[in-house]
Amino acid sequence: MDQVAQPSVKDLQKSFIYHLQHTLVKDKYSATKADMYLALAYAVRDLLATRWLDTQQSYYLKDAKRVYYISMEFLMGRTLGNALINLGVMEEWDMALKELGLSIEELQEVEWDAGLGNGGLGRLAACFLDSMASMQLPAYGYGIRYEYGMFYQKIVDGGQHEVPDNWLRYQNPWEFDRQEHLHPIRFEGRVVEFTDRDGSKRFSWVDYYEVMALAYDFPVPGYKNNTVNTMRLWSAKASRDFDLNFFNQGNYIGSVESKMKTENISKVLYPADHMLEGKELRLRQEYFLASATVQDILYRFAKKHDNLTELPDQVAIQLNDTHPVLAIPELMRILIDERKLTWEAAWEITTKTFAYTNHTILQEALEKWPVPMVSRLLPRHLLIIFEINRRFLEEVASRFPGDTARLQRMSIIDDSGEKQVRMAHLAIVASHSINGVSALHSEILKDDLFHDFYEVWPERFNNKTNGITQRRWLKHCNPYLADLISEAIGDKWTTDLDELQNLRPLAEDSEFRRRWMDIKRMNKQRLADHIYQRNCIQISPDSLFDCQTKRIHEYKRQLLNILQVVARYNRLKEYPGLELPPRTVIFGGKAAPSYSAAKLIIKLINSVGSVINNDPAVNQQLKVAFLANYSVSLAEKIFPAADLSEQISTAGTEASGTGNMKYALNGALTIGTLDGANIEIMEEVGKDNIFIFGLTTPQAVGLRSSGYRPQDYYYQLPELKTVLDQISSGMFSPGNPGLFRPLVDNLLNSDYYLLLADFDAYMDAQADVDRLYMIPDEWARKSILNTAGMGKFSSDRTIGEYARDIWGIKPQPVEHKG
Ligand code: DL6
Repeated sequence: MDQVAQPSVKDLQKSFIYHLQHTLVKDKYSATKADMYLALAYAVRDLLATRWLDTQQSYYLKDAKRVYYISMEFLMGRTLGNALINLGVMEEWDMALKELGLSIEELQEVEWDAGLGNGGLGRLAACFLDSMASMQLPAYGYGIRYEYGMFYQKIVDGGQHEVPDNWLRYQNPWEFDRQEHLHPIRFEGRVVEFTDRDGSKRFSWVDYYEVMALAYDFPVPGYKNNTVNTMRLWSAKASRDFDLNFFNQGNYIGSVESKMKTENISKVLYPADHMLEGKELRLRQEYFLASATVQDILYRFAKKHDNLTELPDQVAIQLNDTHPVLAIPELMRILIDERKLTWEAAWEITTKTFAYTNHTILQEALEKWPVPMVSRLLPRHLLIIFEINRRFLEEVASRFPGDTARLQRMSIIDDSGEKQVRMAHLAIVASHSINGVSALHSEILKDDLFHDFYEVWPERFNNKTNGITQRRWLKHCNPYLADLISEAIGDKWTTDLDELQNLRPLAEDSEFRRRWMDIKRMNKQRLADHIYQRNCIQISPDSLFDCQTKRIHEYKRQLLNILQVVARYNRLKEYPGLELPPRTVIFGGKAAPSYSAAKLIIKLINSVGSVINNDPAVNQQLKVAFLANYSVSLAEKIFPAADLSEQISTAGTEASGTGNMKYALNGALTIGTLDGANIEIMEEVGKDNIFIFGLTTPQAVGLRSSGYRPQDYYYQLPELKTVLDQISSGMFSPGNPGLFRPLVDNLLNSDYYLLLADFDAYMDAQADVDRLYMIPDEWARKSILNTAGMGKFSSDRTIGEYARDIWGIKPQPVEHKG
């Protein structure tokens, strides 16, 4: 649908000056750069406001079925640039500000990232919101408004230091608190059983205390289509009753402390992905999100409907991993205890409404909560979970008589040790759809992790390969490349990424290749300047930019990369005339604060870097840079500048990956294993245009089960042995020679992620990379073919599949009257 006429440059300037003077009460003498950013943000917000109202009104009037995407994380990054792109007013604003002597790029740099997520899972949720709005789907994101988002990472003496991310310290022009949308959230207390007037057995939750969930709404604009959806984040507030009770007891300071403790629920994001801290506060956060959201959904539903059996026709709820899974027993509780439905009716509504996405198969990341903790915090929910489990196990027992081992494996309650609730089992039992996030991952769910469940309900399992939004990850972050592409094939790719395949013939056009690589070089120069400013490392934009940016985790194998770097260093030292293209190896990523091995890997990367970067014999040919505080806005600078994308996780461990897609979309070639979505990337870009190496998933599983002996590789591969000996003997930590020994000991004695087994193949693949980079024309061809092959990986495609196969929702175009 066409947009209404856009405001003129003069209108934009007027609006900017209006906000500077009237909203911020500043003039050109007193305004800081932060004020200028805010004035711009408020003016852009004005353009969103009526579209936002129109969108919500139209969903209401059409009584459209909505989808609710519930996620503990939304890694949104900056809002301003995205809003400008999606509103289609970037150029007009650029011009308007230029005339006022301001730079739109500089003002965008003022905005602090909304970093309410750890990595892949949270950023996927953000891309999905963009796609849902861009596809005009009636969708809401629900999450928590953490006061402190993902910590700010500083590198001190080569090691990671965490600094709190106080992202709300300045005004946030993108959020609106909705004092009228307050829901009480109960905790603790006990359950009493009673007989209802109709003779049925009922339960009542009593003696609980309440925390209030206050809604903050954030606009989510679609791409040039007048749709503005809502992301609603909850903030915890002490309830008035709570305040009064405590204050009346005469202990003023004590009551303020209690109030603060209550409000702690939404204070901070847990900074560990793929690992459970098992902390009670985290469980409180999960229930807080689940309960507030379910209450809100029912409130909206009740505006037009009073028959709760219609809920699944109006509402689809997608659980972003198991973190929000308490929404299931919460909906059951409300339907049974408050709305007096029978168990059977409530269960039918619930299972038709919920769908669950799994994002990891790592055992240590699968959520389990101790039964005593759940019982104390949520006594009524535990009873409901027990009853779900009782009925479920009865069904399994009747399908598989006498198979008690199966019952134990499948039970929602793990009673092999301390009793625990298996959240994934709860999600599977109560959802009509269970999906993985790449073809390989979804197969592993069916064949391995959830095989027992697959045998019972094969029809519930499906795959939805992840995707990324091309609006942020190409148009916004790489504007020159985006313009070149649009000039060559038109700009339909912004909403239909398959259009990129029309670039394929241009890979054979030498002039196009030249322009393509000129833009890459410019982006590399920009990143080189950034690195020089931040790290004081001078790097050449003519070197090969070899990038591995993602969370630091053993399974992602940053350590394998650094082993390769040390081996390369040794070769360059030993053979000074060696013809290798100069390389800059760039790392970025955060380690969970409690994950000591990952932190030691960061320290090793920096220590190796400082030896290599300061060695005049090699530092024209090899450099290492660790970029601190990897975040969405930093990623936006790295992807456009990358030549090589490192996707080297052990096969069978990375559920999908999405960084792999962002790099390839921006023309980087991938060096990677047959893991996650790398496999599908290879299928799309062609085997000749990607560097695949290493064990496959069945080989990795087979090697482990046949008794993997990493030391065999150590003794058989002299180059590998030298590298490991150098690291463990202190060559990179002369002041503390034993510092990195634990990393090497672990590789030699366990090496669960099979680094040593893949080392040789990785070295060979890196040699192929070197050879290709020395033929610039061939490299450029393959770079174009990579971008051209990325059509499948738009999150629009992914969301289209969710909408059609799981949610049953349709686009609802919005008319904007201006
Ligand atoms: O699905 C999004 C993203 C995948 O691309 C990554 O492969 C996967 O590691 C990540 N998973 C998590 C784990 N969180 N939990 N649970 O972030 O999801």
